Order: sequence, then structure tokens, then C-alpha cells
Amino acid sequence: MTKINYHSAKFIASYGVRNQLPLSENNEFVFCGRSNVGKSTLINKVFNRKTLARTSSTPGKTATINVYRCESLEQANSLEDGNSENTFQQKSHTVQSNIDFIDLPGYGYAKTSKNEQRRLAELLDGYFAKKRNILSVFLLVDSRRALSLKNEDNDDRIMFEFLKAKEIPFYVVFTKTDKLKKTELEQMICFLDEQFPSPKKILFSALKNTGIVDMQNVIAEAI
Ligand SMILES: Nc1nc2c(ncn2[C@@H]2O[C@H](COP(=O)(O)OP(=O)(O)OP(=O)(O)O)[C@@H](O)[C@H]2O)c(=O)[nH]1
Ligand SMILES: [Mg+2]
Repeated sequence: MTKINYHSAKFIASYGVRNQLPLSENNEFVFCGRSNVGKSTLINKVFNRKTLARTSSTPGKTATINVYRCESLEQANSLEDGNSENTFQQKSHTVQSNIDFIDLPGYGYAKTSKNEQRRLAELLDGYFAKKRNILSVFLLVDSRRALSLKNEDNDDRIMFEFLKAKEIPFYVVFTKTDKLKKTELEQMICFLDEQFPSPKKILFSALKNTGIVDMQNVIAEAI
């Protein structure tokens, strides 16, 4: 069984240009979605830290690919020589490795200049173009925009189809659910279950602290 030591999380590096991007050093979890959807906030909540990732009410805060690293501990059993000839004992030991959490820059912010939009698109494309050790992507979608997923030219829908086509394992996380009324939330879930039976969906609110354990559970299942 492998466990993540969330307290060990630390910022490792930022990449702003496509050709700076290294290949995966470790297995990775990836957070992507529109600008301002709450990616950095969600990372902080999952790690129970206030400022591991910088957040902002102004869209376009994360304009680089930011890497956070965390220890994971695997409990492993092995057979070792026993005290007398031809006997073995089962010994348990802990194997430590690292897991990376990747905060991708947000897309879809209309006020970003054309040059900057091009740089961000190249960066995102460059990230997925390299062979990577992705355990899972979390595609974050603002709950208030969930219904727009039915439009084929919608940014989130394009990302959704891209991940599906590339056969990258992913979850859709609906953020800011606190902004919806209970009935709106129920309608949204109904619509999503009908239109997109897979992949698994997570409902998240940083304000109400809901969905954090669900996130940690799917991370634990994937490692
Ligand atoms: N009400 C509410 N606000 C949230 C929630 N999650 C994030 N926010 C707010 O949304 C704004 C954007 O959050 P960020 O985490 O910076 O968003 P981001 O996706 O990292 O944005 P970029 O870095 O610009 O791509 C901040 O003002 C957050 O406080 C939530 O669940 N509920
Ligand atoms: Mg951010």
C-alpha cells in the first residue's frame, strides 16, 4: 500500500516556455482548466496549505507550469533469509519515492494578449506532447459553466475530448459548487450523468471544504 505524505509537499519549479519543459521525473497528477476556475486553490486544499500555490481573484495568475513534489511511502514485504538453513522470514520495509503535482496555466481568459495566449497554448500543448508519466489529470470546470460542456466548441469540452482521445486517465472536478443553489446543483448532476456517464466526477467547494477527501481518495487509488 502506498501513502502520500501531504505535509512533505514543496514547490519545485516553474516553466514558462515549451522547450524548458523536462520529461517526467516522477509519476504525476495534473490540474488543468480555465483561468480562475480554482486550480491553485484546490491544490492548496488537497495539501492543507494556505499558500503552496499562489491564488488570485484576477484570472491568469498561474502563467507558468508549476511543479509541486510530495513524498510517497510504500509498505513493501520481502522474503529474507531466516536464522537457520532453508528458512525465510517475511520482512516489511518502507520504500520512499516522489510524486509530482502539476499546476497548468489556465486557458480561456479573453483579456490575455494574443501573444500571451499563443505562449500559453504552446506551453500546454508542449506539456502533453511529451511522453509523460501521468497517473491522472483533474480537469476542473466551474460548476456554473457545467452546462456549456454540451457545446462542442467549448474550451472545457475541447480539453475533455482531447484527454479522452489521448486515453489519459482523468476526472472532472466541478469547482465552486457553493455558488449554486441546491436545486441547480441537482439539475447539473442529472445533466452530467446523462450526457457524460464517464469519467468520474467530483464536486468541490473550497468555501465549504467539500470534495477534499474525495480528491485525496482518488489520488490514493491512482498511486
Ligand atoms: N466561492 C468559491 N471561490 C473559489 C473556490 N475556489 C477558488 N475560488 C476563488 O476563485 C479565484 C481563483 O482561484 P485560483 O485558485 O487562483 O484559480 P486558478 O484556476 O488557479 O486561476 P489561474 O491561475 O488564473 O489559472 C480566487 O479568488 C479563489 O478564492 C470555491 O470553491 N468557491
Ligand atoms: Mg492558478
